[in-house]
Amino acid sequence: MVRIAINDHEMEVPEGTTILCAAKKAGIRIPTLCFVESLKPVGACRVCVVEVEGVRNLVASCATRVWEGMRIYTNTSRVRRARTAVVELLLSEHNGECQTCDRNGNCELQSLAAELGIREISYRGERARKRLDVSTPALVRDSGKCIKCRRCVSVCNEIQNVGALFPQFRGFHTVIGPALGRDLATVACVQCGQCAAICPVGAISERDHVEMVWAALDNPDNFVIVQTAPAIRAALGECFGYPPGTLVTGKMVAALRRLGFDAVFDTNFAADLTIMEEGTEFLTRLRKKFVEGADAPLPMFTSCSPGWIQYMEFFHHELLGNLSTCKSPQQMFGAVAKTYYANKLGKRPDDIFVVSVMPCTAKKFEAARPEMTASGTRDVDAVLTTRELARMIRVAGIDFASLPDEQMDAPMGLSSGAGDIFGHTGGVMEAALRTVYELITGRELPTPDLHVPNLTGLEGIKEAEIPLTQLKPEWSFLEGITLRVAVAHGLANAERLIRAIEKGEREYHFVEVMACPGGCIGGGGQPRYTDHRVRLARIAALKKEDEHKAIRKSHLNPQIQQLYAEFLGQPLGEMSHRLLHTHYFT
Ligand code: HC1
Repeated sequence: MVRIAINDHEMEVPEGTTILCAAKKAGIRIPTLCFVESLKPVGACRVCVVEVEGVRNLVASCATRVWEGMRIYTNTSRVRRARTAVVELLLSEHNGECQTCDRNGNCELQSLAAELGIREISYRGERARKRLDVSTPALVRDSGKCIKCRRCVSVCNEIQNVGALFPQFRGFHTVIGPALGRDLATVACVQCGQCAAICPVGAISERDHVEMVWAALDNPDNFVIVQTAPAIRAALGECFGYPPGTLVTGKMVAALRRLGFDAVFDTNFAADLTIMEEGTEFLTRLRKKFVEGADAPLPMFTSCSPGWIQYMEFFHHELLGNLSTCKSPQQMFGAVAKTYYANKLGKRPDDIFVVSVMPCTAKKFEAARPEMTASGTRDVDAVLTTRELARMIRVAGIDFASLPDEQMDAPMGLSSGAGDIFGHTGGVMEAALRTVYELITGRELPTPDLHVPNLTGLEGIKEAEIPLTQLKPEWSFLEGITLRVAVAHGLANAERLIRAIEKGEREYHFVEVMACPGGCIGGGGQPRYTDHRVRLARIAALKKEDEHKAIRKSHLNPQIQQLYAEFLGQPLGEMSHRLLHTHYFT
């Protein structure tokens, strides 16, 4: 331990602690625009400067570790003057257009200027030039608003291992973006939106689909359906003042009805459908390998996260065959809505407009992929992020807190608990195991309360082993085998796992990968946060949703059983192949 004093308050902290963390422990908030707990400190913004006795210059508290006997002052006039000067300089070159900015009222720079009492900017000079990059279907970048804090660079490199963004040039001319000032669409960006989620200002945000959705709702010829992803219900409440982890499923449904959607359905229903298809595909691969000795790529990787799919397409062609051929639940939903449900309504696919509410910006890109047209037209027409939906609810004047709890519509609104947990890391694997184990043994997965303890939590890579014994006769070829599964979230973790597999250090049958840290609850389109406890709270909310469900296994969802009986036939059948499966580009 190291003895220090902050503002004359004596305390002990572990060796290696930064001044910023020590101050937090002492209940002192030091403002910062570049520091985020889950990323390595870069000391780029200089807002967090403090005075240290015996040190001539002010030091960046996020990047300076304490030493024995250190005396730190966080609130001297020198510190206040320096912070104010830094923020004024940022404001002087920031092309903020605050009144019309997406981040107005929710901008860290704006809040900090208010907190520091900045009423005018003492510096006058050249402003950064507005330069819009709208080259991808998912994201919009405005370099004029960028404050060069480098959070996006860190998340893109450290957490996602993508490296699409980095700083170029120096001083006022520094630009953060793809190499040579190019647009995002020209580099290997997976469009996960983690940069948009972490940006403290309005320099990176999602492509806005709100006007498109209003137009669809206003068109009397459209039948407008909405589906909501598993992770929305655990985070939407944050936009209306509820604490992280508050489940708002019923109010969300009520709000969507009041916005004018003709039917409110659940992506979780399609998550159950995915388990039917993906579980069957997995068992088919095992049969091919163990019985027929045929080439069946294992481990099988899950395929519901579009950022992960793009990552594989960019960086791991050699493993594309290992990806499940299942489309994501979002796209399965769209394809089934425009065929099965359209038939029920007596409508053509073109008469139906499908809107998704997703925690993920890459879902906008996924919906726009040319192969996602199994119904004969675009299967999902518009994708709103959680933040965009919250904006629509506010614009419509809906008082979210006073809404009653309402239920989703039939026949695509019912989900099992397994569908609910798709939204957090480990959830897809757990959902799959609940069904696969029961299909081959006739017994329930023998883990506590149907959870697989090793697969939960925020560990970057998680593993579990499930011994297979006393199997049904048709699955006896798997008797005695121990099923080895793994889960990774965040693409840097996925890369570590891939390397371990390719080197032969690890061997699995089935692997879940979600591009975003924590899974979809940490998606790039979710309400923004910098405290990792938000992720834990959202995960706990989805677990609660699952545990309170009467049906917790996908194969027992009666609406899924009805869909197969009335329309699809059987998992991996001809109709499923046509609507629910896809291929990947090399
Ligand atoms: Fe996800 Fe999925 S869980 S990918 O994380 O498989 O976005 O929530 O909708 O499609 O169901 C996201 C979340 C989401 C799909 C499902």
